[in-house]
Amino acid sequence: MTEFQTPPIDPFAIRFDAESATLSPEGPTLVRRMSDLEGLFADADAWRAAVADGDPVVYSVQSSPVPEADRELPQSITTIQPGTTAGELWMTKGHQHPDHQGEIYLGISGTGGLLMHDGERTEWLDIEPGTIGYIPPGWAHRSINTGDEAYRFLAVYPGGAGHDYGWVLEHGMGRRAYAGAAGVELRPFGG
Ligand code: S6P
Ligand code: ZN
Repeated sequence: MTEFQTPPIDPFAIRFDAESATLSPEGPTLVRRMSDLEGLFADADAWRAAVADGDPVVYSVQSSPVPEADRELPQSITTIQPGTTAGELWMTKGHQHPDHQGEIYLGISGTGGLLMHDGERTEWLDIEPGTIGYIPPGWAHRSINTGDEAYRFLAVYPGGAGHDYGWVLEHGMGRRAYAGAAGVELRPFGG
């Protein structure tokens, strides 16, 4: 019999509704406002002004009830609102899995980018509905809304991998994504 850190849950069906981009039964939903993204946008003054100007919701993450526990395989739907802060496209905080394990994203609606950085190399994947983005072990990842409507994707990830947000503050993500006249412009992280 396999040893679990927490009591294993029984098999169950999860309804994925692509129209409403929801999972049911529902687990927790996390809401990230601009004030939760301190230190992440290049222009700190513009970030501060956006916090003062209504502190908008930048993204939310709705999970299924599968727990973030070793050997489990939780899922979540992230919705990133369209917007820019001093030209920088709205994005998730980004994290590294401290226990290096892979993850997959499936684009549901809108258009986005999956920015990955392993401390040296940087990769960008365009994600549209139907695209599966693969995040290999050891690559920190951040999602970015590149369009003018909400960008939604499903994530499936190892429950014991953990989430290290300090890694991104320390190492950066290699590139920043800006709204350019001809689409997304990727610029050097410090530039
Ligand atoms: C979890 C997975 C996603 C993100 C979500 C929010 O491993 O990568 O569910 O948690 O997209 O991003 P972040 O960087 O704020 O956790
Ligand atoms: Zn992840």
